[in-house]
Amino acid sequence: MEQTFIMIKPDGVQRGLVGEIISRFEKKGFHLKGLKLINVERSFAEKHYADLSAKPFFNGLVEYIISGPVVAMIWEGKNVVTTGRKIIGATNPADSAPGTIRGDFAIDIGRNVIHGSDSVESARKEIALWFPECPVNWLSSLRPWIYE
Ligand code: RTP
Repeated sequence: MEQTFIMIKPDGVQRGLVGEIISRFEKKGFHLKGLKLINVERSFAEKHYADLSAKPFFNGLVEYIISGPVVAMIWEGKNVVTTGRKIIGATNPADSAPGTIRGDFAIDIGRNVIHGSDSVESARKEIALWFPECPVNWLSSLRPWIYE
């Protein structure tokens, strides 16, 4: 089953949005496979965002990610990478539809509350980076009520 990496950024944690965000993924029917609240080192944030290292906003982005604890999660389910990005909304909250997390809870692109993997391949890499330990393996008893 497909998995994605979701991170609630420091603004989302500070603003008390953790429960709301988890609730949206749970209510959709996705299955929580990994969860931790952590402070990340600068070098770790730079590694996570290595693809963006040439961008003018890179330093500000790294400062933002290391400014407080983040919630790192693995979510599992059919098409969870694409659907997770839809639940999150467009990168710039000015373009995120109402009903999405960024559309409902963010204004500035540099404080957009949440990250979600943009492809199955990125998800695999990000899960390996953020969860080097094996996440707990369990099956939701709801599975037959979510999938036919
Ligand atoms: P994310 O990786 O956080 O899920 O975001 P994304 O794929 O939707 O967007 P991406 O282009 O990968 O950008 C990563 C994060 O960088 C910050 N950003 N700031 N100031 C700016 O112009 C700017 N552009 C991007 C955002 O926090 C974005 O989520």
